[in-house]
Amino acid sequence: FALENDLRKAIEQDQLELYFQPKINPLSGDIVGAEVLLRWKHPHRGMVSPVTFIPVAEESGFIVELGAWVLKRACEINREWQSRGMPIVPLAINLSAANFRHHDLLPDIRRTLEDLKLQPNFLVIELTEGILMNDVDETIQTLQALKDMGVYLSVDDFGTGYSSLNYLKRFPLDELKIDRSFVKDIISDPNDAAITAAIIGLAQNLKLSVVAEGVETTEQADFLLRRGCNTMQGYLFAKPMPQEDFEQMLMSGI
Ligand code: G
Ligand code: G
Ligand code: NA
Ligand code: MN
Repeated sequence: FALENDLRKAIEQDQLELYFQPKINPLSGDIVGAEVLLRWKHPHRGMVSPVTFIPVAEESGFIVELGAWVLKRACEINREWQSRGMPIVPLAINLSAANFRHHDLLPDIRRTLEDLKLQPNFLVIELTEGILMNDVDETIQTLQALKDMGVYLSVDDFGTGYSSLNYLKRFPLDELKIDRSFVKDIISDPNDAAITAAIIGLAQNLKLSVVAEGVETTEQADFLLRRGCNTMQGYLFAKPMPQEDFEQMLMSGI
């Protein structure tokens, strides 16, 4: 696959860039965090979507390097903002299974945070249910080690996988992110409304924070607020944006 070779060069040639999508509290208007989303400005193909290149990176094993790069960059950028006296927020990175299962993960994170003197609660790790449920004993160990470090743990695309509620209770998690496939039709589809309300209730009972993804309309935001979800991410508030734009937003609010 030609993309695979190109991808290896992408890091060296500075073609990868982090985009940021804010997590918002619509009641206060505060930016309470941001998800970091990788972008690849390919010299010939133009902007290549992570939907295309993340699977290629996963298949080739290059995802290990790529994930380590994203982790380091996200922490460096947050540290840089802090040094400049900006109002920084926790940054959430997406990890693939190979990153989460890699023996370098814990030492890498520990060293990155120490080297940069960045408080661990400014790093959020988003993991899908599929990753968590793969080897639950190992998952619990790794999550606990991350938790002990003070890193914030979030379940991405919640509701689309096969979480056992029994394990969910045993995993030391901080946050559930309601997948945008549910949020999309909460106004028109009673089933999606019920599932979304149930996930919010589940999060509250397990004492987890809950974030709604893919919020595009004020009707959806109102529904979510009424049900008790007050952290949201989606085009209604902002699309994923380049670093400079997010810096502007951090300094001026939404
Ligand atoms: O912005 P969006 O098109 O950007 O992202 C598409 C998909 O790519 C999402 O499922 C997102 O989680 C995934 N993705 C974006 N950035 C990263 C990353 O740095 N690492 C991994 N593993 N997945 C990412
Ligand atoms: O799998 P993950 O949740 O990490 O993917 C995030 C993806 O969702 C990214 O591709 C991002 O660009 C996209 N996204 C973020 N907000 C919205 C939204 O409001 N509507 C839609 N359709 N996609 C969104
Ligand atoms: Na994500
Ligand atoms: Mn998601």
